[in-house]
Amino acid sequence: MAEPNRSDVENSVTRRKTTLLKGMLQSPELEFIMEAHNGLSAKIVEEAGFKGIWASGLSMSAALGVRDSNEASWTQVLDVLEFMSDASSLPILVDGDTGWGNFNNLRRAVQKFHQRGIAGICIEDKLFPKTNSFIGEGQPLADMDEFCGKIKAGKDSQLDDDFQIVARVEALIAGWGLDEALRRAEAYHEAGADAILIHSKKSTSDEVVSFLREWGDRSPVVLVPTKYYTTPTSVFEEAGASMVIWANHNMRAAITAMREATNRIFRDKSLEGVEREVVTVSDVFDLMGNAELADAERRYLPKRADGARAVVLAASRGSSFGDMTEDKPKCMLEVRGQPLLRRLVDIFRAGGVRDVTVVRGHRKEAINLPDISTVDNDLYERGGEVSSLACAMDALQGPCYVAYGDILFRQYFIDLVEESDADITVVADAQWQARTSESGEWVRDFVTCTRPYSASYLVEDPAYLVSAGEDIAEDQRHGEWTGLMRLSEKGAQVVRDEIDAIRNDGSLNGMDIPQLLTRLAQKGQKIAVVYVSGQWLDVDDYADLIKAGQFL
Ligand code: SPV
Ligand code: MG
Repeated sequence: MAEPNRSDVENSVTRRKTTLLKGMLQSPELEFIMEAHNGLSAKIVEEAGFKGIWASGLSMSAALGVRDSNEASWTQVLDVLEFMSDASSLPILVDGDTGWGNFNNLRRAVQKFHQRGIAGICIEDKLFPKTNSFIGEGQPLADMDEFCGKIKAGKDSQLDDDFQIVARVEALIAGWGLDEALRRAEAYHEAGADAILIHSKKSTSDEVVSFLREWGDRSPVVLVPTKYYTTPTSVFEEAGASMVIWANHNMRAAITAMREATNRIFRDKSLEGVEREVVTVSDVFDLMGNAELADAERRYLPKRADGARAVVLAASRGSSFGDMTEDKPKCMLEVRGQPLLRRLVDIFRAGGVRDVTVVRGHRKEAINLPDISTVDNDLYERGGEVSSLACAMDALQGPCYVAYGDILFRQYFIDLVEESDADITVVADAQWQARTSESGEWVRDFVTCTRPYSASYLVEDPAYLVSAGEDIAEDQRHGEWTGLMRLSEKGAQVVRDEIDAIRNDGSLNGMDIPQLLTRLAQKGQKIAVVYVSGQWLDVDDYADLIKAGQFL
């Protein structure tokens, strides 16, 4: 069977909504629908438990800042309706005013509304441009026959059998009395209207109850008790009404609430007085379904290091720099006017890592970047790298990056590492032979892995670390560790446990990170190797500092 296409799916969603609205109108129970005027209020109506929505002309107009006099065009209303329909799974009965013209305009509106997921339309027998029923007296009514033709045209043009057309009788509003209301209702019913809305602006329900008594069960009848709001709802039920529309109270409640908050803030020149009176922004996120978006982002976006931490080891002086590192550690030497560490932290930040902890040692007070946390390894001179890492145990919570403080790398390294599912992942340069040193006074950490780098996309096995260190024989070197690794939550736990074990067996001092990695690999811990090809550097001497400037 062929896959359903998008418009089939949309049609079936709309069809379900039309069937729901029809079911409500035809059910023997008295049903209630609540006004909404945009996506937000539509969500609130659904959240409250209502089964349907009244898309009020008055409220949609007011929300747009215009009068209920067809000042918003029907296509502008259509756009609002689309948001409402997308925001809620409830069937929407639209206040179609007078149908925005003659039968022809209504035909088009019925089809466009259906395409946007609307379940039904209510049209009133007045003239375009309409006037709200509660304004003035003796509003002119539409010619009855012309209005019947409009109903017929609407029914003939609907794209789905269950789409509902409700005919709104304004005879009582216009002062014509019950007989005229019944005469018109009968004609509209004959013309094919699915239900009659009998409107009244009296403060009591007498005239609508009289209408209901006379009308009997010829068709479903809809009431709008905006003006006769003191009538108990049981009266409508006993009189046989089919549906009640609570027509404009979300819009009016919003005006009350917005005025209160706005005036208070204006008066107080402060938010404090209103903060507890309004919903929190996280309520707003919940209502708009941000959880679903976060879930979708996890499925569809490339992985980012958002939420990951970084621990940067920056305790060493960098003795090959001589006087230059007398009053500051190597990581604070400037690269194009900014400390090397600043550059490194910025790379992490751009990759989504927010929380950076720097382990300080030599001239620790010189490491004073405003947006980092620091811990100190006061015994850095004899302690070594793992002892520095041990000082940052609290920050060593996965997901977490560990990096030397004297490296720079392209930000995409982080994206590459985020793709790894391993608990410990190291980044190694497969092009290590291409790297040169002016002074030759450098220490390079080579890696031996379960397989060398391969350019073939057919290679599916990840490479894992076998051992790391400066003394790896040349024919065993598959790459050079860049000084960057990533630990998952579990990986961070493994490293913390290993540091504890190392401390306990007395071998903490002098141990470097490659030795720690080798120890873990030898114990069977899988350490994934992500190969890169250049695009990073470490700063060991003055020439490296110049290279770092060029690298940026
Ligand atoms: C609307 O909500 O726009 C209506 C109902 O038409 S009423 O304003 O009560 O006439
Ligand atoms: Mg209206």
